[in-house]
Amino acid sequence: MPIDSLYSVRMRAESGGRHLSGAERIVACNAVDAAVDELIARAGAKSRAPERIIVTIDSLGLATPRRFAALDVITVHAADAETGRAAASRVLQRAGVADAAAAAAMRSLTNGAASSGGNMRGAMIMDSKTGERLEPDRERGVRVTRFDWTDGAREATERVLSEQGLTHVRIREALALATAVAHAPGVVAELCWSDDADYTAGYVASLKTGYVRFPFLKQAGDARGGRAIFVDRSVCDVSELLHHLQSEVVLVDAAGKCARAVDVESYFGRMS
Ligand code: WAQ
Ligand code: MG
Repeated sequence: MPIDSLYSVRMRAESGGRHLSGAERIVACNAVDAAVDELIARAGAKSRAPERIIVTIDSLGLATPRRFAALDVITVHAADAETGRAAASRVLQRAGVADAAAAAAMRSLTNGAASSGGNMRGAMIMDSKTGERLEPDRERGVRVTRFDWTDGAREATERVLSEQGLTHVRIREALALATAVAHAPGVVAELCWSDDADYTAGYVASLKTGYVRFPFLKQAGDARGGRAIFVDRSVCDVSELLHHLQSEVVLVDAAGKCARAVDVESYFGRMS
């Protein structure tokens, strides 16, 4: 794609002033129509019908995308949310997040990370040593919006993931976001679980560990979820990180590997 023909296409769906869902694509000019159709279909496919769907289309002008290969993926079969969260905390520590910071993130996501106690539209930014909240708007959070797969990498990734039985579109989308976040300056790791009540899986991602999935990071039926991005402020200050997360264009242009699922013991056994 010539770089002057890229567009950012973003959708967000609301009901009663509350955020229901959002998604983002980066596409060439001639693919904007199809992307809009796809995103609107997605907004309508939610269990609650949105009252308002907002689609934003921005030319990316002469912005040069940063290009990265997708993080490698592994699933760690922790049997329930409690063991999943304990294992996820250990992975965060391996990535360089202090115990206290990992615990603070788990607490916030468990209780509803927004200042009003609900879900945020975007991510928390947390100091990787102390767990201090650093995002400027604690109600909304920081939304990473300018990332996507190249067509070839999307197809290759679908193949690699489906060989391990991973066919849900969420996984592919989360993997692109996690890859973009992991490459932002100063980022140590990310923790995520879904805000959809019937989707219990989540992940820890970092350049050091890759994308480590857990089938259960919360109980089924729990509609609280979110993301925490841990930053080392001795490497990058918050304003520069915010700029990267919100404005830099990232294309994931190659698939990573996807390992066979393992249990908790063999995961940590193999890493030590
Ligand atoms: N930028 C920052 N934060 C976001 C973004 C974004 N573009 N999109 C979502 N969030 C935050 C927001 O707080 C949501 O409430 C929360 O993340 C969860 O979003 O391997 O489905 O779209 O099986 O519900 C992860 C596991 C699934 C996938 C994540 O997230 C797997 C998921 P959701
Ligand atoms: Mg969701």
